[in-house]
Amino acid sequence: DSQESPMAERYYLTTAISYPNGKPHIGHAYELIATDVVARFKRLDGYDVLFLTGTDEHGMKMLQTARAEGIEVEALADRNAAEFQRMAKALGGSNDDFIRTSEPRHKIASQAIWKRMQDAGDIYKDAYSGWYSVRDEAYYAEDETTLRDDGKRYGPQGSPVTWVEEESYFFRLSAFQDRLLAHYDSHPDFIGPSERRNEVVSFVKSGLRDLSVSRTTFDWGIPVPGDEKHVMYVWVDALTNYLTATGFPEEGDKSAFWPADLHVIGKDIVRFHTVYWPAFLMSAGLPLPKRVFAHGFVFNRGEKMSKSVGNVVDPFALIEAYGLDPFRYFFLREVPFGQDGNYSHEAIVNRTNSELANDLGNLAQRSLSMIAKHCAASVPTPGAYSEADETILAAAAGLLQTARDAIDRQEMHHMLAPIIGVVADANRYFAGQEPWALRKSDPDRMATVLYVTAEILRRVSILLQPVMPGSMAKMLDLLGVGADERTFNELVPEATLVSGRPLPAPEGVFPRYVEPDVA
Ligand code: ME8
Repeated sequence: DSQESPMAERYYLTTAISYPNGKPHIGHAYELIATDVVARFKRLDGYDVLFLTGTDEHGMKMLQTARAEGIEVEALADRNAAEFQRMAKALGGSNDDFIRTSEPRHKIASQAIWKRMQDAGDIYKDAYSGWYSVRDEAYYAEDETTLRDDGKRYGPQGSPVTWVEEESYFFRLSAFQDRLLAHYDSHPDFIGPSERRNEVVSFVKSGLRDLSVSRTTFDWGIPVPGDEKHVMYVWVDALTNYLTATGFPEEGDKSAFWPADLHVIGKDIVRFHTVYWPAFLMSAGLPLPKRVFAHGFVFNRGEKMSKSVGNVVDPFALIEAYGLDPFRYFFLREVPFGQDGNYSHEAIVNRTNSELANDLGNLAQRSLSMIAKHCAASVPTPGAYSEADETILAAAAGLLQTARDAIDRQEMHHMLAPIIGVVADANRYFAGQEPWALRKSDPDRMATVLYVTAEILRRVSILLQPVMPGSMAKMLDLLGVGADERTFNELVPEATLVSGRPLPAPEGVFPRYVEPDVA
């Protein structure tokens, strides 16, 4: 972001790039939302952020889908890439770039990294014979496959595999075993969460075979430089997207973003990102990403969704039914990031009605409507603080560091739980202080209680912006916090709500979800 000060530390993060062989589904939405939260958090915390997402358009899987639909593969890619772009917008994605691997800039980058690996002596020509899964776009060793009762063979993720025999270039992956293990050892944060790290370490320890990195039986891919009857194996080109977006191989205004700080991916593609990708980069003499974090899978566990939701895996339908911010909030709060999780109509409604409409929404509504009526519709002036005031203010002030630590481990649930805890405490504080009873008996004390409550709301709202950007902008408007007073700089202990500022008429920020067919 060019407006950032030149002194700002850079932070480069990416999602996986999705196969546009179909429409985006809830898993794609989940990954984008979570990564968007980290991107927004880092921007508010003063970083110069580059946030990349996009589509992975080459390979057999795309080609087979296009054939089955009777259309050109380019047309399939165009149609569905547009849907992925529309989804990113609809989700409030703040991505700075959207890469399509069919773009010319990506061909240049992929051929450049190939040449570097070749110049390093890590690419050689031979013949490949083995099992391939089109669905996973992955080669599997025979002992990773199983022969089922139907007489067909399946890969470790349950997808059918077919026998492939052709001339192919190979990448000398076997030569990288020791360097990879040394890297995992000296960079304990390279792979998260730790279960995934352990799996990768034992996979690499068990021995690596050289990797087939080109195909000759189809041409929907990036030509191998100097031998154009081969196209690159789709994962070689796909992983390179992360470099392409930094302008690689040219030196330019984005080059300094490499190495990436964080690749966010799903648990099914860990091996590609933590074994193949670092080996390619080592071979090419390029620095490795600092961290790869694998989230779990989200499923609709068969519970009935609201009638208005229709297709329960369609992110657009879910946004329509529950509202964008409640949808974003639900998934990050409900599912510990890194683990699998479920969603259902009931779970979404319960969670968002109780924590957003009731806890956060009502606290704002009750305090702001008292301020509007009894404090001349402007931020009250507090008197001396009681112990209860100090306690709740200190709890709110402590949230920033907790949130930073959680975000750096991609534990979004550990960012949200303490924030919601403070909101619950603030509700108890408000109820216990009974500001409505103080109106006649001690109006100064009432003003203090209302001020403290509004100040808690300010801190909480600033911190929740990454998760619920639209709703928190509205909340901060209601609190009289200017558009330029919403970064994490405003969470230093000295910064507080400015007394005397006129406030707009309060209005609800989180409507309760009411069943459309009942209402
Ligand atoms: O794997 N829940 O693309 P993809 C959560 N093109 N996440 C899910 C999910 C679910 N139910 N289903 C899929 C690819 N994902 C490659 C990536 S990166 C250089 C190339 C996640 O469209 C999945 O784990 O199959 C992956 O991170 C992302 O969605 C895209 O999956």
